[in-house]
Amino acid sequence: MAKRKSRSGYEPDPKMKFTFGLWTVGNPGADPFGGPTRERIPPWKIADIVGSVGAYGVNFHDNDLIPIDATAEEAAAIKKDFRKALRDNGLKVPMATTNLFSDPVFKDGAFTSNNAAIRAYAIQKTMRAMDLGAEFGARIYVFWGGREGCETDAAKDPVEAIKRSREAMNFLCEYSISQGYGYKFAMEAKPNEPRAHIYNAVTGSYLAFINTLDHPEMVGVNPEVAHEHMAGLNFVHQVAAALEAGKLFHIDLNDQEFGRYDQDFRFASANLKHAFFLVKLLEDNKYNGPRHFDSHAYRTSDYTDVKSFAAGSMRSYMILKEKAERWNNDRAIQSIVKQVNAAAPAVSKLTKKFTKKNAKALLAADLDRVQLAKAKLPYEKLDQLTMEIIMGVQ
Ligand code: GCO
Ligand code: MN
Ligand code: MN
Repeated sequence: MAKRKSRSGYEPDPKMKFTFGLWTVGNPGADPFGGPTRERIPPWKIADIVGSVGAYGVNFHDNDLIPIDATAEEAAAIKKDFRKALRDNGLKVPMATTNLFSDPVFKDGAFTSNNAAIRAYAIQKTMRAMDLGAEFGARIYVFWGGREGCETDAAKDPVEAIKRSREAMNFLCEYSISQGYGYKFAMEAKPNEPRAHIYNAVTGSYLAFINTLDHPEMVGVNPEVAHEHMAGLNFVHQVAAALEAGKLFHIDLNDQEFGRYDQDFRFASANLKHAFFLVKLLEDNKYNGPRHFDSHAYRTSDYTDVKSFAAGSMRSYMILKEKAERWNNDRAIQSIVKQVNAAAPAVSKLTKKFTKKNAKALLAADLDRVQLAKAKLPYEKLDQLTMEIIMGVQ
């Protein structure tokens, strides 16, 4: 049995590219029922916190860094301080994004607004935010359409909404190309909240949408644990679909109880088994993009506890990574895996590719369903062994 690491043995590995958003670690704890419980701190101070826990980088929305009404002088001063904090803490900015949801102008959507001038403003704001991200070296650009939805379908034509989203994405792909930014775009789905209904509700919707764009090669997805769980879906399967399609450009790690409002819990704090299979999926498939924690510390926390939240997010990932290795090297588990993945070379060579000859041979093949149904599938045993690894006794 591999030796278990001591309590201090799970330091964040820079190869994991663990990142936090200015809006996550800097979240002051407001919710719809109450104001902030932590003082608002400037971007450079947030970078100090992210640096102090040993993360790889920090991401931002345009307005996390530069307030929407800042003057040019204010913007220059904020950027200067932030750049210094990045340098002092050895932090990168792998991803940037646009806030297209907070300002009242976006109350009925940005790219999908019914008002053509608001749609144009949303594209203009994104172009400027892309300039800002590129200034800090970001190469991934996330699109989360927080207000791209409705409360009533009387308000907006859902087919038109898709067309408007496509027009915006096509325009912005060309903008990135013309500026030489080399951005990869990552679309982030969420089923609801803050709108009653949000278009492109799940990652699978975006995987279909991307192929209708002018530059599908530039565009992938940014799935988030909480969002797919809000929709009652198996997140691991959504991520697997993105990975298999070569479209997992970014990932938002957090946690969420099923069937609740958007909780943004610390990664692996609510559904440990799902978190385990997610880490195993990412590691087995050698995902090498950023692992971004899009979560908030409890409203009850002060900034000391926020550090525990950030450090804990990365630590849980590192622990689960070790557990996934343990699972892959466990002899009892691997022997069941081998047993259930029964090979049948004579017939599988026929199903590999359709030819008339293969079809004819397959129709004639002797496949005895009663006999086939007898193969043993000891999944109870396999799952218990898995759980014992997760619970720390294997
Ligand atoms: C949310 C979203 C956001 C986005 C962010 C980056 O539920 O509020 O997850 O945190 O990820 O806007 O685009
Ligand atoms: Mn979210
Ligand atoms: Mn997110």
